[in-house]
Amino acid sequence: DAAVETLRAAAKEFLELFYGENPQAGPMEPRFAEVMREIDLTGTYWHTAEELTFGARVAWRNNKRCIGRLYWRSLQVRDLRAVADAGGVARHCFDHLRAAHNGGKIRPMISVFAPETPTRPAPRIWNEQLIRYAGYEQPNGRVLGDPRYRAFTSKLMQRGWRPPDRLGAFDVLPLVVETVEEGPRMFQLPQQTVHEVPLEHPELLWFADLGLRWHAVPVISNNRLVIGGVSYPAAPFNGWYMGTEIGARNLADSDRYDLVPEVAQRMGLDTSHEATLWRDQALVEINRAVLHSFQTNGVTVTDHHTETRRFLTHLEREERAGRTCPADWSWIVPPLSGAQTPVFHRYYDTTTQHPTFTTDPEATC
Ligand code: HEM
Ligand code: NRG
Repeated sequence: DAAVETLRAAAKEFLELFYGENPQAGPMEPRFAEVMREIDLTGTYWHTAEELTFGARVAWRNNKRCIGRLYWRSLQVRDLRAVADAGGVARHCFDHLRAAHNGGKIRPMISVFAPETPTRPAPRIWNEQLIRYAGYEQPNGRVLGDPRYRAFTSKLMQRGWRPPDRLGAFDVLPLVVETVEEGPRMFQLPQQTVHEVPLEHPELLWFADLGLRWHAVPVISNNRLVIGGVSYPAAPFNGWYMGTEIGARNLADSDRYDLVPEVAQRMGLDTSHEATLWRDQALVEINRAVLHSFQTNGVTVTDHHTETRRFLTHLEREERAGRTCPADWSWIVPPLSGAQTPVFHRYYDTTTQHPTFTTDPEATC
């Protein structure tokens, strides 16, 4: 049927890529014949460990939104394809958090859980990232915590999640893992797996009194990894933060923590006219606080000037290797001082290449 035909074509394309880039693996023919036979018999096929590792690294290399791709070869791949039960997925996610944090020296890593097969749907992780902060709707209509997760938080509470007695702005949500056998199950993250950085500013001493913090490791858990037509819906991965993700978006967007007005006011800026650029001044100080705090806590982080330069190095290397590196300008240009970074001043190839990460709409709420 058509689905199997598509799978065969995708498998062939992937094997050509794998054998093309890995000459030490020998000729493709025997493996190709084996995969075609396996697809005939089972409707799917099982990647070798080498194919899985290569496929995950190239999915990263192909991601148009990611600026951190210079390090694509260093991705550590945890082969957890034998894990398909909710408890097992949760436990290995917690191990992932520990191993990736690595005492602050963050390691780029991906955990690949059981694939989708014709006979068995794969486990799914509902959370967008392994660590996310609850957003509680308050009687005055405002949100305590991260407004982005207001709907998700109330859905989890309806399912029986009990938040702490004293609600806070940085309460870690439980992990939700869904399997066909067990339905959705919730797991509280063990305290030792959640490393956070309290935020302070190198000069503005009152900044620490705002009581802000952020988690050290972003582990994205709602992207589906697709390699050679085989789909891995649960494949959480992480690198480290670029400071602007936290300082210019999570803490600053008006529909997130919305801290710009408060910081500007504490700085004593003239907020009566937009033209004083009080927003811009406050934004810079929030971003300085993020980078300073991660650095003094010994947690890997990069600034947008350094990371964008590295990205251009990556583009050059890819071109020298005879490949085109796809990129999406609107995601690559940082949300602070865009034109001060070299990635602003050019265009990019936007063709989708495989293997790839895709965002799963049904996996989120
Ligand atoms: C997106 C940086 C590692 C895959 C992004 C974004 C940044 C970034 C700044 C844009 C995020 C946003 O605007 O919300 C980095 C840095 C890394 C790193 C500094 C350090 C090593 C990784 C790794 C993977 C990866 C290891 C996968 C194996 C992605 C994907 C997106 C993304 C799939 C798009 C996410 C989405 O659609 O929401 N990255 N990244 N990145 N990155 Fe990376
Ligand atoms: N902006 C999101 C994280 C998106 C991906 N960023 C990374 N990925 N750095 C946030 O939590 O702010 N990564 O794999 O390191």
